[in-house]
Amino acid sequence: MTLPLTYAPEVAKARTQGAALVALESTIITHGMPFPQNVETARAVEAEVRAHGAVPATIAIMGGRIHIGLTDAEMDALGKSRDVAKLSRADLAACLATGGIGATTVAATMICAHLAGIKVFATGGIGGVHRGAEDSFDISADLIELAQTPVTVVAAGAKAILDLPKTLEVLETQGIPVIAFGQDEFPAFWSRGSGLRAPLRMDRAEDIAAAHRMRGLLGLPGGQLVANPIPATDEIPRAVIDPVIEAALGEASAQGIAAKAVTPYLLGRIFELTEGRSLAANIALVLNNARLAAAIARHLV
Ligand code: PSU
Ligand code: MN
Repeated sequence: MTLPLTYAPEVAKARTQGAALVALESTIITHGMPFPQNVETARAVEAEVRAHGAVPATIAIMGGRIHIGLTDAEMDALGKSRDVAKLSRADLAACLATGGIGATTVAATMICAHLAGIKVFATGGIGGVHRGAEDSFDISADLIELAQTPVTVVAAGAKAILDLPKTLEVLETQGIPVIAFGQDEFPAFWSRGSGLRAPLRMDRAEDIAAAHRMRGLLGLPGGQLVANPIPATDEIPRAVIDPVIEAALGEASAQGIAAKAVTPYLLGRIFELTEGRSLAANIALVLNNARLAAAIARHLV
């Protein structure tokens, strides 16, 4: 058996040239945003990576293979399909073995990026410790992945639907550097602030790249979480988004939504309750993360 990796032509070329590469996830396309904004956003994010001097590699599972970079037709098929599996570390091998179609979460994208030798990955927000985790035990596998796979993940913090203090505690326990970019506060996805101080702060992409290298040199497994605040012009203030989050959380628990369905359900309801404003903010922050990830990747070639 050989590793079932398929490189898109643009990515294959970048690899032979030693160009900077940025991995992008696909769950945000299939489970994080509605069609057609999901496909439009995925393409815009790829274009943003290119405009900042790196080559994008959107990762997904199709036909029993890990696709590192998607063609236009593949991106379209993924964005329209309604029965794409949401894949984390636990589901990846089974989906590949049975020839299914799957979107990769942060955890699964990190695994695939590392297999392809890609060191930097841009997304929206990582999964974390859910509110009520003391009863549900719902802690995203993304946190455990960051502890063991050496990829630097650029996100706008963790979504405010989560329990952010508990998420920071688990990140600390797992030995994951949490680096706020350009500010002291840990950002909360739709909002620049969370009221919580980030453990680390860096203001330059080259420092983040150097820290990534240093971890490798020290033989430390795992990656880094770069928490990049949403641009000020695009943020939704916490006073506006917090009540919406509370309402969506209340509905999710009343309907018994659990496990993998929780994050997609909440994002969908928050989109409806904000009449699309949450999606506009989500798109802006992913583009912002793509720019920073490209800059970090250029310092890692
Ligand atoms: N952030 C977003 N949109 C998303 C996700 C994160 O802005 O759709 C996805 C990511 O793929 C992340 C996953 O890895 O949600 C976390 O899911 P869970 O909470 O079930 O681990
Ligand atoms: Mn979960």
